[in-house]
Amino acid sequence: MSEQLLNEIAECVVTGKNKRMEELVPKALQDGLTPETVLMQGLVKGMEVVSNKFKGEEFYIPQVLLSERALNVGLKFISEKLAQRGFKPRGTLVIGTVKEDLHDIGKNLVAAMFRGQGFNVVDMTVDVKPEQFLQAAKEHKADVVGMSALLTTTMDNMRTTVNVLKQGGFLGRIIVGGAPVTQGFADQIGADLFAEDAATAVDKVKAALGVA
Ligand code: B1M
Repeated sequence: MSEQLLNEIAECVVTGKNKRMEELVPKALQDGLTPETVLMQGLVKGMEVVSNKFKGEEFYIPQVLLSERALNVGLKFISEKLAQRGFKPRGTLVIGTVKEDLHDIGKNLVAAMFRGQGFNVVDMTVDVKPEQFLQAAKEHKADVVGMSALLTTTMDNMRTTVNVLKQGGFLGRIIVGGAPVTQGFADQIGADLFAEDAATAVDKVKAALGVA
């Protein structure tokens, strides 16, 4: 019975069904399932399917955004409970679009994929200054800082941010991405990781942190 409920929660993420999610997650908690089970065997399982479909080009951006909305509906019911129970996320990611850059669609996708795979995500939104990345990384004890840039004119703010993070003593991983960003550029500025898309970003960070 509970397996069926969890499968249905996962399916709601995949198909982006917000209303049904609002019924199912409270029901699962009422039935005695723990928030951890709902997260890992329901929401995360669904988001893994979304991630694979996105990688396989079976899903495109609009579908992922619908899944993100359904995921957030589910998370709304369990986030506080997870924190109270001391649930340990797979890692903490501080993410933002770099200084002077206002594009956030790709960054939001990346944030959603991480959230959907059991990471604690601190979204700094857009136009994030290097010092703000550093401050947030320290405050939230981030394992990873992620930066997005869509303009050739703002890419260099990634370099500045990498320098500020390293000089400020940040010891975690740094991942960069965005349409004009390449592996070569990531290497040049000293970022640890580069990903072409949101799903690959999660895979690379999971591998780098050694989390399943
Ligand atoms: Co702007 N814009 N824009 N824009 N915009 C581009 C980027 C541009 C290529 C359009 C063009 O001229 N053909 C061009 C940049 C040219 C260049 O620098 N070479 C451009 C320009 C010039 C501008 C303005 C300067 C225009 C102006 O005002 N004269 C201005 C700049 C504003 C600013 O930022 N300061 C501007 C403004 C805007 C809007 C506000 C109108 C809007 C943004 C709305 C928003 O984001 N909320 C907008 C949009 C929508 C675009 C295009 C059309 C689409 C970008 C997008 O969202 N793509 C874009 C043209 C294009 O790309 N075809 C364009 C979808 C998104 C999912 O892709 O962000 O690449 P993307 O994310 C991908 C991957 O890159 C990766 O994962 C995602 C997929 O899974 N990824 C990461 C992204 N971040 C990652 C981080 C990671 C890992 C992977 O790790 C942390």
